[in-house]
Amino acid sequence: MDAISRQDPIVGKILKNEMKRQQENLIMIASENYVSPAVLEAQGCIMTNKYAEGYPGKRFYQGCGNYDKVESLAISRAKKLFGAEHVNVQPHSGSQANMCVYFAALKPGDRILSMRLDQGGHLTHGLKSNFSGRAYRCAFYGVSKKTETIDYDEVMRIAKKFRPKLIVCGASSYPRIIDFRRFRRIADKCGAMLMADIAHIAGLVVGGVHPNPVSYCDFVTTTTHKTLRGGRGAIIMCRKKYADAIDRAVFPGTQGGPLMHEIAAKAVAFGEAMSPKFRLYQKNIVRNARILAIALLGSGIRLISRGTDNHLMAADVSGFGIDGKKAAAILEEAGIVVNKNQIPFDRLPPTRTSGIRIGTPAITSRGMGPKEMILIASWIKRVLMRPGNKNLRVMIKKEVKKLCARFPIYSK
Ligand code: DSN
Repeated sequence: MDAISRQDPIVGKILKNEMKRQQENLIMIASENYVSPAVLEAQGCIMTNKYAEGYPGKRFYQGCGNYDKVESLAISRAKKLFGAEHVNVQPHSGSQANMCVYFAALKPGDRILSMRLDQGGHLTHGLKSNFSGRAYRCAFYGVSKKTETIDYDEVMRIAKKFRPKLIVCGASSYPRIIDFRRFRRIADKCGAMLMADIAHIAGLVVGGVHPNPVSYCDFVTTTTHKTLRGGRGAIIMCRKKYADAIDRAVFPGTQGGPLMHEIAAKAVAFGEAMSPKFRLYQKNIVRNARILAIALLGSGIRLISRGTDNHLMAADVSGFGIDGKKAAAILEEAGIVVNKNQIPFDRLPPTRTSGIRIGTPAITSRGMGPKEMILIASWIKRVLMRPGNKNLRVMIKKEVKKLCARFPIYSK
């Protein structure tokens, strides 16, 4: 950051402040994480200087030898990590990865069945105002009102009636294990292809603490920067028979020059994800989430589906007489950063919501464990119970800062 500060002190100051924010707060947005210094370095590396349209060995510009090497390495590492037949590492984002699968598998107007956004799904799974909802006919499944978990029999009923060409499973705010085998059975019963979007749980899958969808699915997409803790972007995995269609959908179908510095960062992160340390990290994310959930439940906070199996939980804050927007705002004042999130059967719009989503990947990356989870749960409860008490939040923020100082994010 020294070069930035010297040349452009205004941006330099903003970045310094952001470093302070990330260091001094408890980042509990379930989709965020701290990349390693090596991944960070790769994302700012000289590979940002080059165009490399095409694929290894088939580029459109000269000078791509090193780019071929790094992209091939990222591909082979990703294949090994997930056991995938084919991997494309070029998607700039999760949304683009999903778009590429739809382009490869569907024609405009074809039918997609996916999880409702307000019950845990994602914008690109068919929201009306998203390209997915505009280009395709979408129907949705949700969770059971009683258990707040996916009702697979209901998914089967909807699938048989709707006859989708593609079923999408995977979610952005679902705290339970997803049964990919059952989704495969449902897809087979109605002759659909199956795609899993594992953006949130990819790290858990690699770490062996969530089932791997790859053998059940035609396509699997994931971002690389959430629990996987890699360079920002995404990858697509698919069966060999779809390899050409997927590669063409990425380039030239929807993207031009790949972000080769990001691909270098993906390669570095996939290398890290192969280590036993990474497996332990994933176990710790889940253990921390369970402990936090038990502590929150114990203090009377209602969690969707009464707990979690993965890295996140969704809390209903309506019992405190506030909405999710207010809850997220007052928690941030206390140094605890989460996001407002709709909960199943929410009566409030996405701009307000009745819930918040809480995740443990980033605080686990800092090395926090069970003791810290108990402490954090007590702070969350106290802030939510007394939304009018600003002094309390100032006091807790000081405690949060002290705790965070014991767990530096970039110490070396
Ligand atoms: N924005 C991401 C999340 O927070 O889950 C999903 O794309």
